[in-house]
Amino acid sequence: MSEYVKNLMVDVKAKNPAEPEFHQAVQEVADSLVLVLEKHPEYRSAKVLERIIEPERVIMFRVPWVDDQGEVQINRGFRIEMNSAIGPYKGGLRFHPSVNLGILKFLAFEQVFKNSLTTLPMGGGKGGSDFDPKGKSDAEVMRFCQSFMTELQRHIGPNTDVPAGDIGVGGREIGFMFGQYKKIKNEFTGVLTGKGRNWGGSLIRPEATGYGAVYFAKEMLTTRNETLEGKVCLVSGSGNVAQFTTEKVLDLGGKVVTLSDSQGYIYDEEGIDREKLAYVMDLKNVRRGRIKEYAEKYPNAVYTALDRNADHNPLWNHKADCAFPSATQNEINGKDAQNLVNNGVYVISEGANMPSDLDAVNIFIENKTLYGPGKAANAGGVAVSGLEMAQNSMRYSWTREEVDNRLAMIMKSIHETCVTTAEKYGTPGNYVNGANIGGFVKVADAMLDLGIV
Ligand code: NDP
Ligand code: 2IT
Repeated sequence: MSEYVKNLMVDVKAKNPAEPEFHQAVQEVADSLVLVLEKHPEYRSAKVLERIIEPERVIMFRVPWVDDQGEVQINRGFRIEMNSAIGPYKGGLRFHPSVNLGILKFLAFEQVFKNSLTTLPMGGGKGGSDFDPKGKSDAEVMRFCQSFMTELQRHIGPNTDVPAGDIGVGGREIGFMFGQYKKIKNEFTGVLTGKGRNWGGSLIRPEATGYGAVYFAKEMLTTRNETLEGKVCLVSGSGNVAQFTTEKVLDLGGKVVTLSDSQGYIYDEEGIDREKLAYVMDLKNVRRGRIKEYAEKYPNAVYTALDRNADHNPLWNHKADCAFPSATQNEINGKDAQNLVNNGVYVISEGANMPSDLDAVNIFIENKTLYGPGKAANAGGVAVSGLEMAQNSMRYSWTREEVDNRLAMIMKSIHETCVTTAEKYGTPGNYVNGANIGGFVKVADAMLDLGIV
């Protein structure tokens, strides 16, 4: 059967050249699915995995806009509508200069399995642009978002495709895009999630990914009769996911000692308390500054600039118990993973999408760590997006407690699916197999029911 994966990967690479992140994501899932395809020849004969790998639709478009100097700028926009077997396409939009087709295809592919794990009826999609919001004025961001939505609106809808935020897309960007959609369509609908409180957003959606990643870690620790109380945690990133991961770790009695951005990281041995976290939230969300400023404000913290040519990231080389990678893909390589294990880290809950490369994943599994892969551990964000869609459909909103309880229940259920599925397929404790197979089966069965479409 690994012959099957080998041949599949030869085809995937030939058909999707120069998309290394997409190859990586498919490889990891295919390796797990060998276990289920052996038991279920019907999935193989209906070429279910081969069909899941091929996006149902890829939309790529020009996004022209005018900057504050009056100069014309041109970016590229994308939406990958990956799979709609179990619900409308659902997934975030990423605005970052590194965005390209392959990165969005890997993200859309991961989203299919993640959304299935949430138990909610959502298919998988992802989109975005190579637009860099850094250093842009609010007016420039607005003009870009409006131009982006002027094209995207003809492809999406509350029952077709429901985008949300991701890197570089937060409440501000969702607001500008929602405004433009509403104006063009003359319709107030739940076409985007992550909306503001006063215009259809759900309570807890901003917090959901970070909170969810910590709830997932809590569930993993429970299997060893442990809690987060007193645990030292490494967190990367300093955006939406990193901030609310830090908040929930504090709520549960743990201590976060690192945060980062694309230029460097801070190590604060005393821990990032609530006052310091409030400073970070203001720094990143309001002043849109750099994490380096944290070490200027709190001189006991050490700032280290990121060396892109180094063979490891020093953020992952500190004594700790837990790691919450919450920045971006492939931020942990094999060497980093080994450093984490050597430093005593045995809980890894991925807030980011595919932050660990394949070598790192293998090291975590070989060392029997509690390793929660992104498609399970960070599913809280899209899960609360699903709850936002439900509230929009009802024209009603739930309280903070109601949404938070549902989020905690969903994370518990995803954890349970991972554990029982991994056991059922003979690899107990392997959350990668549990998440990949658990997410796959529901989509695969739906695809069998729906025929060859
Ligand atoms: P934000 O834009 O709010 O924050 C991203 C953070 O990661 C910033 O600190 C950013 O630093 C850093 N970062 C981005 N790119 C790189 C890079 N190439 N190298 C190092 N650091 C980088 O995004 P989110 O917090 O929303 O997203 C973080 C991760 O979580 C992503 O992988 C995303 O896909 C994933 N995720 C997000 C969800 C959500 O609901 N928002 C849901 C599930 C997963 P800088 O400021 O320098 O760019
Ligand atoms: O990667 C992700 O799950 C997200 N960026 C959130 C997607 C969503 O639709 O809320």
